[in-house]
Amino acid sequence: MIIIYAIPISLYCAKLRILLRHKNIAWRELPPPGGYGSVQYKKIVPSGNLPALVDGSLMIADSEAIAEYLNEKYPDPPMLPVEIKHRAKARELSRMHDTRLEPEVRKLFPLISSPKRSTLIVEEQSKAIDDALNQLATLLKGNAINCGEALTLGECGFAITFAWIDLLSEAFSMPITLPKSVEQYRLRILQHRAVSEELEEYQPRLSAWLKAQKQS
Ligand SMILES: N[C@@H](CCC(=O)N[C@@H](CS)C(=O)NCC(=O)O)C(=O)O
Repeated sequence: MIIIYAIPISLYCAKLRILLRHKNIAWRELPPPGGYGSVQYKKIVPSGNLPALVDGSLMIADSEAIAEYLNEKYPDPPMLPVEIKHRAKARELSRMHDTRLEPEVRKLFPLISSPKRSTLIVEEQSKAIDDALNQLATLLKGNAINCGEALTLGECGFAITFAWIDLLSEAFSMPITLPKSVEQYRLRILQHRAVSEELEEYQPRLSAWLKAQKQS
């Protein structure tokens, strides 16, 4: 059975769990021995980050590399479009999530309990997230992906990052409104069973995490 090293709250681990659920792949989830980044864990996963997958003698780190591997090994249901140029555009969206939107959202995490946080920093970060969301809206407009209602690789990440945006908007009293096309995109993603099942388990963890951060 496939093993994944993961922790319950990690955004990228939740992204991976959506894919596993969507493809009906059985998995066993283990916490990273010694914690992520630890010497002990780095003996298994040299980069020390999460998630990582172990399939027999194969170890892969990075959610995107894992997703591509699983999509090839378990092709049904396909999570990339058939046509080569549509596949490239689906991958572009996925990379946009991992390298543009999510990193801006992540910058807010440490500010929740930081005594050094100022309204200015939060406002600047909120603007950076808005900019990334507007870039996504533009990408979606020009995106000729034709995979109908199918869930694609990158959408597993967006599903979780949108949940974080809701949480952080509330935590910082900083309304972030998704552009209309992004909101429609989100609603389409939410229709997938794998997404709703993961969010059902994940959202209570997010709320508990936020509560603990505020108290720390
Ligand atoms: N691009 C990586 C990002 C993964 C990532 O940021 N993981 C976090 C947990 S959500 C982590 O392991 N952070 C600690 C580190 O990178 O050392 C992926 O897609 O897997």
